[in-house]
Amino acid sequence: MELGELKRAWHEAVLKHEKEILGLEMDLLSICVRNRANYFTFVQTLYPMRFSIFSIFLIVSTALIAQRPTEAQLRWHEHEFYLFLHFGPNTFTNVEWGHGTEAEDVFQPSALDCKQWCRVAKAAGAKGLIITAKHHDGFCLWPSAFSKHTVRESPWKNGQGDVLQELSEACREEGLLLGFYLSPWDRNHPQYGTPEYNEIYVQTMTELMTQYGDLFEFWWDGANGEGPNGKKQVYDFRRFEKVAAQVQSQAVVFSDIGPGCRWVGNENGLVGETNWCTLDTAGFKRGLGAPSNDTLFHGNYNGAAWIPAECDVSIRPGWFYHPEEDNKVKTKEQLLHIWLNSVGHGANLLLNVPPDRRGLIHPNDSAALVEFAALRKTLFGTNLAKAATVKTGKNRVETLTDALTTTFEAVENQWIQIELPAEQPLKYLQIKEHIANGQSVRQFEVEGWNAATQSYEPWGASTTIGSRKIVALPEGATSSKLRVRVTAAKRWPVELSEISLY
Ligand code: FUL
Repeated sequence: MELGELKRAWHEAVLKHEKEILGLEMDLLSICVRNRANYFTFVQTLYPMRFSIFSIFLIVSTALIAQRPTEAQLRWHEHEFYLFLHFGPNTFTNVEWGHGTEAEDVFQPSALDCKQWCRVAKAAGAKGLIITAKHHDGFCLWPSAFSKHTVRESPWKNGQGDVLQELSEACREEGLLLGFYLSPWDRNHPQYGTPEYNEIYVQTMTELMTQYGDLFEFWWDGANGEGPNGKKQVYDFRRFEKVAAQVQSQAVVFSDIGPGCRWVGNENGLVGETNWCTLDTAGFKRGLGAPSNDTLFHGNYNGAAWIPAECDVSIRPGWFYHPEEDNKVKTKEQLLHIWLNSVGHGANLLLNVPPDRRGLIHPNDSAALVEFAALRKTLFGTNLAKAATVKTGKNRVETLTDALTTTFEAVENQWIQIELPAEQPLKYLQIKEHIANGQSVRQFEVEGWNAATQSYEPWGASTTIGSRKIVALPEGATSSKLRVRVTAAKRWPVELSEISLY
């Protein structure tokens, strides 16, 4: 085991152990209270726990305060799907990780058109775009004052171009959101590996975050391949976080451990069926010191901070454009599988579509995206629950079908019936929790009415819900009514905001 892994395992074991002890002590306390223990027994039980009582107080109060999304995160959850653009010298040199020594001359797109990227994003039903403003090779897609390795030094538009300017204008015109990826690891910058680089990174970040309008997300990649050339950077992430929050407080900051949203532990675009939006970050770092991939995949049930998952994946095998991958673009079926296992599990999906050497999205990629959008429209275009009568017991409930995530129904372990005007084929059920107040559901089940046997039959079950859960109903399912019941929760009652049927 490596040192990083060992530290991680140790930290997780300590956390687990502490939680077990606290759980047992809580049980002891509640028994004392329930049995109305006399003063002496009570004090006797409490005394050895005096430190844990303080920790319980701390844990409970942090849990109450921190396990909810901020306003910015709440808006971010609604964005659900957006495109990633990997573009830069690698596009022209045909590699995934540039060395930082590439001549600026290589950057020479012949027909760059950010409006085309935006048109494709719109057609795909994506809400925005995040671009690699600077990848690991250090090349800046804008004429940064803090680097000499930028579009300004390239032949593109005689050094007068600014990709970010063009993209931000195109996004504004199309009503799309904009985000930037700014790699902390930099293989070009002469100051990299010295404390001055932190200052340069802060200046670069500030420049980026103040010149191109509002950003919805800011991306810190955890990848770091610092080589044997002796350059090892000690990043001042605390300062970076502060600056990001100062200059664009509404931008959700992505990294392995947030603070806005988290990496999901893989680059396949998938998150766990059990997906908690909460994560413990104490003692962890970005990159090698990050929580285990499994933890990132599921989140932490009792995690102290709201750091929801974002699934990143490329439509092609590579992140950058490579002509030999033109026939390896994911099909609409593959994209749907990703969608169901990312957005369908309450995460956001960041789908990479790399512009080619002309600076355009290749027709194979845009065709796949258009087909994917059409498939989603066929499957999820009509919400059949809109015409349904929804009831908890005898009470009619309107809030679960009003298409508003702000209204909700507080339910206990009870059936919610959905009665359709007629028997019809059903494929998917979608359910949302009212996450403004946190995430609570641990388990739920779905049953469908069988008219022949005049009884309900199990149709499916799942674990967490969070911002959304899509459940595939049994093949060929047809019915006029079904019911849903939350069977385990972190807190009762749970707050559900929407139920949809497709
Ligand atoms: C990784 C990077 O090393 C890849 O080049 C790509 O940017 C991907 C999204 O993140 O960590």
